[in-house]
Amino acid sequence: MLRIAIQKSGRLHEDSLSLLKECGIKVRNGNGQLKSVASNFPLEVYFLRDDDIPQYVSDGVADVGIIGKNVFLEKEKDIRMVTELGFGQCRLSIAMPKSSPYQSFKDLAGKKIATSYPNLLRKFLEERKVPAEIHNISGSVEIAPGIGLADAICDLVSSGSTLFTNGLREVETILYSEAVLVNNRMAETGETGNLFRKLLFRIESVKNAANTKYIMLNVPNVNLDKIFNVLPGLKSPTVVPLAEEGWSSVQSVVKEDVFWEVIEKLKSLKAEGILVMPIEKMVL
Ligand code: PRT
Ligand code: ZN
Repeated sequence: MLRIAIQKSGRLHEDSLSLLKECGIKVRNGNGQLKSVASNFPLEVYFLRDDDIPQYVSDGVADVGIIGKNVFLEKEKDIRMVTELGFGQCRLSIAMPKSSPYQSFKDLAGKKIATSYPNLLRKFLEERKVPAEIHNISGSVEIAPGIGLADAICDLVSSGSTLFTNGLREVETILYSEAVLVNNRMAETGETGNLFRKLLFRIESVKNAANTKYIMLNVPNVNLDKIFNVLPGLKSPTVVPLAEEGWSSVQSVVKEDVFWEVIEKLKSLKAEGILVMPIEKMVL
C-alpha cells in the first residue's frame, strides 16, 4: 500500500484530490476524515496540515506528499522533490509600505522583516550580505507593518490583492512556487517503489495532457507542407485523404499558449472545418 499525504483543507486540497481523480484513483473524502483508502488503487491518503507533511514524509509515516515548493524548501527535511504539479502557483516576496522609498535590496539593511518563512528569507539576505532582522510570526503577516511590528514583510503572494489592501508593495521576489510531489528515499524501493512509479507515470501523463489540445482540420493538399510547419504535433501530424480530390484531413496536438496564433496561421493557409478537442491523458 502506498501512503500519500495531502493538505486537509486549504488552497492545495481540492487540486490534490482532483489530480488523484485524473489519475483514475477514487478517493472518498468525508467530513473531517484523517485518512481514506482508495477503492481502485492500493493507495492510502492522509489529510494533514501542509506544514506537517514534510515531517511525516521524512519520518516514513507517509511515502509521498503534495505540498507547495515554498514549504518543501522552508522545512529543509530529508525528503526529495520529485516533480512540479502545475497548480498552487504563487511567489514568496518581500513587501514594504507603499510610501517607503526602495531602490534595491540594500535598502533592507537594518530593517525588521516579519515572515513565516525565516529560512528562505535568511538565505536570501545572507546571499546578498544584507544585515536585516527577521521577525518570525505565523499568520496575518501582512498586518505587521501597519501595527508597527515590522518595517517589511516576506510572504506568499498570488493576485497581490492582500498586499494592496494593506497598503504594501512588492519589492523583491525570493521564490516562484507551485505544488510539488515529494517522497522519501524508501518510497522508491521494493513494492512501495513499484506503486510509486505507477502513480508517477499516471501523474506525468495527466501533466503532459494539461495545456494541450487535439486539433483536426481539412486543408488543401497544396498547402500541406506549410501546415506541417505550423503544426509540429507529437512526432508528425496524421494526414488522411478526404473524399474530395486535392484535400486532406490533418490531426495534431497544439499547446494552449500558442493556440490562437496557430489557428490564425492555419486559416490563412485555407484550413477549413477546424475542430478542437480536450486531451485527457498523454502517454509519451
Ligand atoms: O491549514 P494548513 O496549514 O494546511 O494551510 P495554510 O493556511 O498554511 O496554507 P494555505 O492553504 O493558505 O496554502 C497552502 C499552499 O498554497 C501554500 O503553501 C502555497 O504553496 C500555496 N499558495 C498559493 C498560497 C497562495 N497561493 C496564497 N495566496 N498560500 C497562501 N497564500 C496566501 C498568502 O499567504 C497571503 O495571505 O494568500 C494571501 C495572498 O493572496 P493574494 O491573492 O491576495 O495575493
Ligand atoms: Zn500551513
